[in-house]
Amino acid sequence: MPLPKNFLWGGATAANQLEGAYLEDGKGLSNVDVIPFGERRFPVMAGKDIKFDLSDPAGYPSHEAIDFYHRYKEDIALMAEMGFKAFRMSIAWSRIYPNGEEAQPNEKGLTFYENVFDELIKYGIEPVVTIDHFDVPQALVEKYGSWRSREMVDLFVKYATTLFVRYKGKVKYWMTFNEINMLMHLPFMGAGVFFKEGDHKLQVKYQAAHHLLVASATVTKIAHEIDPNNQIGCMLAGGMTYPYSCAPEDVRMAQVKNRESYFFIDVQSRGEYPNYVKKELEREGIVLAMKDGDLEILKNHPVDYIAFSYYSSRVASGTPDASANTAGNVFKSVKNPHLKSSEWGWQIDPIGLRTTMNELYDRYQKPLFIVENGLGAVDTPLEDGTINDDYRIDYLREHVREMVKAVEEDGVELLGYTPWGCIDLVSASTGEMKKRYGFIYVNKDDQGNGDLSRSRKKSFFWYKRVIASNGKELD
Ligand code: BGP
Repeated sequence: MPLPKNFLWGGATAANQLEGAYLEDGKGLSNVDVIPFGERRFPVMAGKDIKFDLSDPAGYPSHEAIDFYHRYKEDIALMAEMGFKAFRMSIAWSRIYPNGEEAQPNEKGLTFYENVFDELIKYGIEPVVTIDHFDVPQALVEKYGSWRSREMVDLFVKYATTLFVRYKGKVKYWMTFNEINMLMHLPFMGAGVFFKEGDHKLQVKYQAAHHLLVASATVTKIAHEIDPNNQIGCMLAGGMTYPYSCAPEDVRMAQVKNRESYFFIDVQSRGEYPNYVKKELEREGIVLAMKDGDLEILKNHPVDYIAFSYYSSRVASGTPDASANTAGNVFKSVKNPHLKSSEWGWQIDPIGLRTTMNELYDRYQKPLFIVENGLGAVDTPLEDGTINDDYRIDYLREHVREMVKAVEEDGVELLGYTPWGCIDLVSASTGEMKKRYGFIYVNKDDQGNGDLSRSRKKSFFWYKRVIASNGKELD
């Protein structure tokens, strides 16, 4: 089975990492707009530092980002030149409902995304839309503590319904929450959740998870009612966890770690809380507040496809030695001695992509969609402006090779491949510009210097050939 003719080659982005214009045309503040650059970034993302007053001298990367808001036509033209069939983007909730609770949506926000979709469609590029990519109106964070409160479910449903109605016929592929399992690791970045003194943190996170899951299933139902052509995906921060060795303790720990990620997708795809989570809740003394009908909603409205990001595999050991952990990754992992690492310490494992695809396909038996993959690296333009990013081409080539094998040799159903940050944008974890993923270079540095001009890297021409040959010409 070769890659299908209509395979969705493209690239992926998120509103807060590329749009900028953070208060323009009526947009409200988002949780991501109060996450500063610099040393407070991590504690704020983790929900431990709750100073949200925008006074950090290190600045706030989302405020300008790469100014896609004003430059989207030029950027989409470059993506079209590469031959993109799909473009993954997200909608900033606070552009549509600036404080989350208005009676009417903000027309200027709706028009902006409509213009972007029309521009994509003009070139035959399919929009693939994340409804919530690390993006909650800050007003809801401050009023309700974000997803820890049940109120969020109805507010999210209202927001998503507005999108389904307005963009009917223009957008078919949707994802509800980006990397939904991020809630457990960086709760403020992932879902606007922060902690107060005396909180039972795990209880707060699981309750927020329940709200996210009910909201996701409810909007899946509504999306199908509004347009039966709508395809709704969940989105997992993917990458299998391997056992460090064949010691049974290591194998068991790897299983536990994998389940931490699969929990959300098990519910979104199979429609039920898995027993291993019910048992954990029991052990921790956590009783989830649920409403009548929640379990039916989860059961009756599973997702249509499984989207995931893949940057690396992870490793777990039953006898952990903290000093052996890899650097730089949100997900704690023991260092894998068989793999090389990126400049940010993320380990590089192309075969792990094939293994992860097979694992997910076996587990859910639904089409997959790789909606993020890529290498964050420093690019240094030569004097004449060219950027020879062979390291990025090498990373992507090996991953695409394994992806194609998973489809052609293993029979995994795959809708598409949209590598992350197809145009350089702000890093989610570090807020840096210098951690670049793009085929398109953006002239801006971490201090905000640069004219934001765009240029084509060597990988731009490589990816164009890959798309034109439907994954056959990789060299
Ligand atoms: C994922 C997020 C993206 C993204 C990517 C790369 O976790 O969904 O928003 O940025 O990782 O991570 P980073 O930007 O930290 O290099």
